[in-house]
Amino acid sequence: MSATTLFAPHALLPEGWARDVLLQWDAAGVLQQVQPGVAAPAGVAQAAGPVIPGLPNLHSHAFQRGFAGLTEQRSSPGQGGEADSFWSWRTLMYRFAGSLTPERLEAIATWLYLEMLEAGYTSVCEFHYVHHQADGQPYADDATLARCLLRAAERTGMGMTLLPVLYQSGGFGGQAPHGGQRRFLRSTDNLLRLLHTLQGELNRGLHGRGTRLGLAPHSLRAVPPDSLREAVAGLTALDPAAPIHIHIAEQTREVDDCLAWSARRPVEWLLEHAPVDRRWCLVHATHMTEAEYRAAAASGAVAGLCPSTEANLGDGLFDLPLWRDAGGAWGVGSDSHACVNAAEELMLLEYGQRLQRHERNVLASARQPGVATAMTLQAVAGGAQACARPVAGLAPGQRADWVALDPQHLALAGLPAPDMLSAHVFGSHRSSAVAEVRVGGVPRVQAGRHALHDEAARAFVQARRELLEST
Ligand code: NGQ
Ligand code: ZN
Repeated sequence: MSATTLFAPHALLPEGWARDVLLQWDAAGVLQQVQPGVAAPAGVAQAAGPVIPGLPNLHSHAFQRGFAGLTEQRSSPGQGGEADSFWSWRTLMYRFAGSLTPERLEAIATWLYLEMLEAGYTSVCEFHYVHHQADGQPYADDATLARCLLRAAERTGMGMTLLPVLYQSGGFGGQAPHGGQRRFLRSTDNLLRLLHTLQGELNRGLHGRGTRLGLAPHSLRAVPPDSLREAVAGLTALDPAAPIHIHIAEQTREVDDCLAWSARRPVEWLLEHAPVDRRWCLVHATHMTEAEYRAAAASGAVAGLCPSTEANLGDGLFDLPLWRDAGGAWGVGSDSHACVNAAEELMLLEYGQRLQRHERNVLASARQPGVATAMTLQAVAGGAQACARPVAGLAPGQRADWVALDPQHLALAGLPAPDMLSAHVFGSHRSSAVAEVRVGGVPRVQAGRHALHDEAARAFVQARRELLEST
């Protein structure tokens, strides 16, 4: 039996569902052959359930998993007082960020990436902005916290695009940052030095197979125009195809502040002042005019949608049908990790559209009437673009990142394969139907569990306890 071959009676290929597919990958974990309609070869491992591509998670702040579920009580007086909001959540979030240590971050990220793998994600884009010690002093090794994230990915087997964040100001127009932000601050040169150091290490084969580096200007609030220009130019000189992710237009207050500062809305300003193209991922982009939707989609940038976080933080709803109509690429991220489940994220995205439009099956496509199938294929394509890694699904040249669903799961048992995916997304998320997960061909989850599950869970609970005690 070859360890680099799989026979899948049902597999979701970029063009749709196929029968009797032979998948073959090389020692580096790259698919060499994906052939439908073949007879099951003797002695080749056979997938028990339908095989779908692993979903890239295009937006993560790993440390935020450490306090998921703990910001859900009203902090303001309520009646007549100011309502809790994104901004009051952010104040709480900064407190937790202030109590991070390298050990705690690594334990939280290790558990998070393991949870992601068990839930059907096989790549993550880590938007990494807590850089320094609690008092704002750099660590002796300036890449200390970045290394914690890289080690967490390598240990769990998660495919990684690390996006060190540029953060310099507390608001539009170069406002001074405040105390809660001091762990995030770097000069542009300093950030570019970090990227050079890490890229040198990646070139020497450190930090896990296929790890990719990019840049994340945090937001137009946090990065003044000159710094944005210099950082993008510096990154491009280092790697012309490296990904660039930015939070944009998530809250209406950001739009209002941007208008007051520049007489432009955030997306409008970005498109006028930055070389936005396929390298870019516009995270959230919730509040756009129709003209912004069309111009941003035409730029080739990916929309980074984070349905569970956007609901949790009260951001608003992205108009995905309009974006798709304009030819826009999109993918999903779990962002603050209120939810860590690829299928549930897709479900929430579709449900938001249903609630808004009073329609059903909104995100199906002309080619794929099945909503779960259409969304999976699009989120894999857009997610891969945002990762800037070859993770665009089950096709030659892409990494062998796939998920086999459990055909015995009660929500799935006895159904045709495409309906199994539909039941996985819309009918089973409270108990996952993910049976097996491979990343670069390497088995990471078997019978629904990662090999490090118990050990990583214990370390996470300990780290969370310490985090709460010192916050
Ligand atoms: C973050 N998170 O950086 O973690 C942000 C909040 C901000 C989200 N936008 C902070 N969901 O945007 O200033
Ligand atoms: Zn974010």
